[in-house]
Amino acid sequence: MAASNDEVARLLAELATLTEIDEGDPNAFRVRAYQNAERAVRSLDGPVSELSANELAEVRGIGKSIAGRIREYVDEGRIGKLEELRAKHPSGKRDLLKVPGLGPKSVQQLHEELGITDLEGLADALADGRIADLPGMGEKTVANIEQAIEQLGLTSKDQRVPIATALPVAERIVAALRGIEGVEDVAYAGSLRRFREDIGDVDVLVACDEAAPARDALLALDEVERTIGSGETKTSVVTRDGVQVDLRVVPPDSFGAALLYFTGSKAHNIRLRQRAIDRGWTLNEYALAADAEGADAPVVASADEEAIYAALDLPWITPELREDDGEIEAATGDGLPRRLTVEDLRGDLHDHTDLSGDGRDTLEDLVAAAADRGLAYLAITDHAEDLRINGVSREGMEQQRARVRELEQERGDIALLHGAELNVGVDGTLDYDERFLATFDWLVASVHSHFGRDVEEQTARVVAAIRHPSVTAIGHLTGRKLGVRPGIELDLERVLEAAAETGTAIEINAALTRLDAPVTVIREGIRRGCTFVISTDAHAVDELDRARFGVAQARRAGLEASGIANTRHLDDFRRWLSDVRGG
Ligand code: DGT
Ligand code: CA
Ligand code: CA
Ligand code: ZN
Repeated sequence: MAASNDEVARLLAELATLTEIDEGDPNAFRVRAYQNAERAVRSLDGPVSELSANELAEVRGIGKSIAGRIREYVDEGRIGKLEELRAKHPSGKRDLLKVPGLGPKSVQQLHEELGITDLEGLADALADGRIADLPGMGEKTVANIEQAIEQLGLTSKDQRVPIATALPVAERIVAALRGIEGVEDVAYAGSLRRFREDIGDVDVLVACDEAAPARDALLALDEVERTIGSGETKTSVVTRDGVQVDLRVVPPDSFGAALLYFTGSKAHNIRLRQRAIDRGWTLNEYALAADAEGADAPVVASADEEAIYAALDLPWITPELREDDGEIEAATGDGLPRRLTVEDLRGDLHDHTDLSGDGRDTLEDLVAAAADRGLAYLAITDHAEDLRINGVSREGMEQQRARVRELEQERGDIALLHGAELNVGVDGTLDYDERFLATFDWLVASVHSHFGRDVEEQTARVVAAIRHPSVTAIGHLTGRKLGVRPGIELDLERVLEAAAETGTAIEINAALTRLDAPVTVIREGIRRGCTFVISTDAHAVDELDRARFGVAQARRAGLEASGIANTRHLDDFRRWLSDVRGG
């Protein structure tokens, strides 16, 4: 199979990281070159595998030597330089780079002077004081590292990975196994299917009469770094991204029972098993069966989840709710939330073009992609002027607005709202002046700075933004980056109260690195009658596809379509919007 653009881009990103460690400098020329080439490959229109070395070198962002490495991969399935760097810098060392405060220089120093190559080694060296003795390691740095290790759960024994790391790995593996002969079905299960924010390991299930083909295919994947164990039906590996994957091959007849069992949660399973016992049956990873002695008990249901739930007098319960957190009671009483799907979304209300310094695609391409995806409306919300590197001046916004109006007329197939993503200042003030703000169709206000203030200051600034008459939604409410930094501290009662009162929508930002507002906040918002929007915050055309993650986040919170403004038909949406802006 020809190498895909995504595959090549990921290898270039890995080369960038490894070169960063190798040269001890994130700004080294070669590091930049690999990063530029990764971006170039990601925005190529055609398959990278069809370009010659010369054609590759002509692509903006790809130099001659990297063009050679890309061809090497396309032709030979490997890159010599990459293998060399992988051998020199094992993946544990790359984990060290994730610790805030540790740059490539210190990672190199830790290796050379103390022989530390992974987080476990770092934790040991912290414990026995060897780190503190290193030249250049101040007390403060040591304290920061200690805190980071504790906060992020980075010691190898209980290492969990953010969903943004685990989910792409799982999807690639599922796709790779799906094509194998004899494989009838493939799915990931476990905490990832329940859409938890951090993942211990990824559980992949394959329905096949034979175990060997799927196992061999998994072990042959380039991103699989090492094998932890391999038995008759279960194989465990670790990928280069540090994700543990458990692969289980089950008989096709048992696929539903296995999917149910390995999706969990354990607490949810226990409740289901009790319902089976109450009916004189047993439930395990093979089947829901009548409890006759011996192996050939009559099977009640086993091949699909829905039939098992049905036999237990329950509707199928969406995996995001399977935490024994009231969902079984709700299901028996007809009280489950109506399940939201990505098809319920009719518009996207937070999107960037290349007018924002960090946006990648043109207005025209973004709008075309949104229309292709069947959206009825789209808000263009480039960064407003107060954002230092990326902000757009008033003149820039005015020019864009003229073009947005024109484009809407030209196309006629999608309604365009001209908006902006405002920056909530530390004192709650916003960009531009009041009169200009009132001319936008849609305004997302987000916190992009001063994350360390206390709860009183943060609450006051966010409430001020919510109450501003021109603001229609609050973007990524807490500003958290999963696995990287916690969000700002807020008095949620006051924040959600203000949102409910003014009608200003609370965004559910669909970026896997954010998933913000958090589930607990959404639940509390539902209780208080807040309105939500699910937004992709796309900075490139393909990021429009992450709407599904926002939907999963909403499902986890039990949010229904009726509570989400962008599930409405355009006319309804406009009526709602004019209420919010008028009130
Ligand atoms: P994780 O990997 O820590 O993020 O969380 P899970 O939920 O993916 O847990 P994992 O990988 O240990 O096991 C996958 C699922 O298998 C789990 O959600 C429920 C099921 N499971 C595992 N062990 C047991 C058990 O002892 N009893 C029951 N009823 N289910 C279990
Ligand atoms: Ca798991
Ligand atoms: Ca597991
Ligand atoms: Zn944004």
